[in-house]
Amino acid sequence: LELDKDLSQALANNEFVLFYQPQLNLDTGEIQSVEALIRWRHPRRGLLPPVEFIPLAEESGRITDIGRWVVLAACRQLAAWRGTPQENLRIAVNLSGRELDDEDLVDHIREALAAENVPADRLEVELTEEIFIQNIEHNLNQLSRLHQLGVHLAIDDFGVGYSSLGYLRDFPVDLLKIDRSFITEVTERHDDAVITRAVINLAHNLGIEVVAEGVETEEQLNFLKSYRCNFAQGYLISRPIPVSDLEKALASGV
Ligand code: G
Ligand code: G
Ligand code: NA
Ligand code: MN
Repeated sequence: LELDKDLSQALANNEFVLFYQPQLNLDTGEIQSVEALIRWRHPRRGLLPPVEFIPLAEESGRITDIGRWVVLAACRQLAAWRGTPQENLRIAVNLSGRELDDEDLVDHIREALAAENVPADRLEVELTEEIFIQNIEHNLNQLSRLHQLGVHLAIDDFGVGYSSLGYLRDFPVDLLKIDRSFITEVTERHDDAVITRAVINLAHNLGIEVVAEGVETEEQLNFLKSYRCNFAQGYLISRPIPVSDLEKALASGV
């Protein structure tokens, strides 16, 4: 497969780049975290989104090395922001279940943080509910170790997986990200509003904070504020953007 062959060279050729999508703190009105979303600057096909190569990388196992690059790049960025207006930002990186299989993942994250002298609580890891369905004991062990380091754990796309709620009891979860599909019509549909409010309350009663994904309108933002959702992420605030654009946007007070 041609793309797979290209993928084998992409790391060595330094073709990956992280874009960042800000998360707005609804209490303070400040950008407190950014989600890192990988892009591939393909030499012939242009800028490729993750859907076009992450599944391929998961199949071939290259995802492990890509994930290591992502963590290191995020730590380097956090270090580069030291002493700048961005110095309090947290970066959330996405990890797939396949990446959690790697026994050395936690050691690698610890080493990357240490190498860049970045406190662990500046890094957040986003995982989807798939990790609560298979290899549960292994995944619990990995995430407990990661949490002990001080890395924050977020459940991505919450509410659309097939897992039980029991894992919220067993796993060290700091943050739930309500899937975009509940937010899109949250101000028009009673059922989406009920589900969103229930998730916020469930999370808060467990001491977990909540991010709403896919926020595109002021009405949605106001709804989320009124139900005490902690953070909002979506095109209303910003699309995923290159780091230079992020720094400019923050400097001009987004
Ligand atoms: O940026 P975009 O909206 O196209 O992202 C689509 C999906 O790609 C998201 O579900 C996100 O979790 C995934 N993704 C983005 N960056 C990474 C990454 O660095 N590693 C992994 N494993 N998934 C990523
Ligand atoms: O799976 P994950 O939630 O990590 O993927 C985020 C994806 O959703 C990215 O591809 C990103 O570009 C996209 N996205 C982020 N914010 C919005 C939004 O407000 N509206 C829509 N339609 N897509 C969004
Ligand atoms: Na994500
Ligand atoms: Mn998501």
